[in-house]
Amino acid sequence: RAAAPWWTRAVVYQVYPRSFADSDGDGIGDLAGIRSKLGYLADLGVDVIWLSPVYPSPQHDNGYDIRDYEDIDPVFGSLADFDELVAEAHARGIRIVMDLVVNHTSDEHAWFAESRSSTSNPKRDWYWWRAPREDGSAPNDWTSAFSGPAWTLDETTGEYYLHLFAKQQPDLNWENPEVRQAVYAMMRRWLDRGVDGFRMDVINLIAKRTELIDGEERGSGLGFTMGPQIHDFLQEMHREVFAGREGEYLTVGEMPGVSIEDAVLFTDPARAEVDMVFQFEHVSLDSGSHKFDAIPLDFVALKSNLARWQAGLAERGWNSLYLNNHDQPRLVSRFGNDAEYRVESATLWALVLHLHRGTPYIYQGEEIGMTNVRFESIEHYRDIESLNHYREAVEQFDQAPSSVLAGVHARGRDNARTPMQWDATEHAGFTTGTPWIAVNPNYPELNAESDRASGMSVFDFYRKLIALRHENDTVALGAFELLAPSHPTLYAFTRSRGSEVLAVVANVSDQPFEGDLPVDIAAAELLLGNYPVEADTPLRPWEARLYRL
Ligand code: TEU
Repeated sequence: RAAAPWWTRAVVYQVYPRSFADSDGDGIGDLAGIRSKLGYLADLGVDVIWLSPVYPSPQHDNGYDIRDYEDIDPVFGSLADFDELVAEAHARGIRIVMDLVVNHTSDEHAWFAESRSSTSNPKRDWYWWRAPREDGSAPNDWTSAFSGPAWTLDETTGEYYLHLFAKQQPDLNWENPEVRQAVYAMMRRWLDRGVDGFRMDVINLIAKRTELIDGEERGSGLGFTMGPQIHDFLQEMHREVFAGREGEYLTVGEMPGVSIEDAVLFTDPARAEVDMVFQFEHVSLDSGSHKFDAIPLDFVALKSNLARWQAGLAERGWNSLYLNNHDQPRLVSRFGNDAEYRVESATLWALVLHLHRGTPYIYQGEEIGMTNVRFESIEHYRDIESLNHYREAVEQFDQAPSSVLAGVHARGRDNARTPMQWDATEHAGFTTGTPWIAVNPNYPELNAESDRASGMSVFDFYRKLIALRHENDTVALGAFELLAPSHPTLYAFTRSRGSEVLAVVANVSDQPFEGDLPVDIAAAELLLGNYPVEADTPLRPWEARLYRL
């Protein structure tokens, strides 16, 4: 077997702890809940669990606003619960990757409390403080990802602080070496505790374009923040945290706005930065002027985008593969047909994604084909991004509430955050209490128990895909080639390694496929298909097949 890193054959499962399984009836998922589902995850066969943040937090952004990096939020359990989860996961051969959120802290973090207390506090420079401009306005006109300006005036000292996300999420100043060393020390403590790596939240944003903060030239948004010093920061982090532990852990950097050229630099093993990145291009193609402005997906553009990432990272670097996560709508609702062909389209996209080259990420509930939710009123939503956007659009920009709500239905992050649907009992078996956000009303029919009992189980299909990646080097490492790139409904490609050639053909349509396939399947061996009964006939609606040619 080729000497490729272990994570090239691995599949990662993302747990959003708040919405996964509640053990104590407070309506919020917790670590003991996750522990009770390790058997389920072991059956699925995943290699790694990525835990969204479980650190103490005021939960304005569901834990992406961290008050204390060294502990576990009581809502999720204790450090002892965490140690038990890690030990039991390891006993089952499953690794645990933590979320690392160090672009910003919570405004309730002790560092920020000190920093804001006076202009001469030793931690003043740990965050981005700037005096108002002459007219009292913010230092520049950057806007935050969660609506409104990226600067908030703090009364204590009369200066503004920078926050690229909510005002409760002040940005750390990575130019300050003390900040960097504090973060590295914290990371080492978690590794010493037994965790197997980090998913690094918006890690490319830690490097600011400082000349834009202080200069006349201004612009809005996150795009202006990836400063060139990012590579130095990540290389330094690698030296300080991971040196001597090579091969044991996994690092994935979440990087909004990252290009293929950047990604090659970030993930080239010789540069020792991160193992892989989460890019955003393929999940931005169906947005218009902003993220809530949902426009129809150009399927040919999606194929060509993913194919460009495959080619771009073929020689150096490595891809991560995802179609949804806790920030994105459910893949079956976005890319498939979540009504008539829910199971077929969920499994089609699973086959297509998992047969790309890279490390696949499964977001909780994806493995049973969970769908978006459409709550009737904004009252039912909890996500700070959706709520801020709704308020701004309706109150400031006078948009019709129904059209803003339509955007939230299509793109809101709560689509992914309704509780995991385990069974048909009340609240889908997620909690015995009142869930913090309502369960998707489709849970009586759509849940893990009914899925696994059905003859067309999405879970079972994912299980086969994961097993295939473990067994087959061509699936893990083979070269990718897109076929029929401009076909409007066919997703077809090959993966080749040595003498083995695998081919995927997938009919991304409610109609049967008409015409010729770009590969000769007459003598090919069918390895996996998403319809229960085989046929060498044309592809049926949302049918996907994997052949060995
Ligand atoms: O997300 C960063 C990010 O750029 C987006 O996906 C973001 O969620 C938003 O939708 C932009 O429109 C990361 C986390 O994944 C997200 O949950 C956090 O809210 C955010 O960073 C801040 O920590």
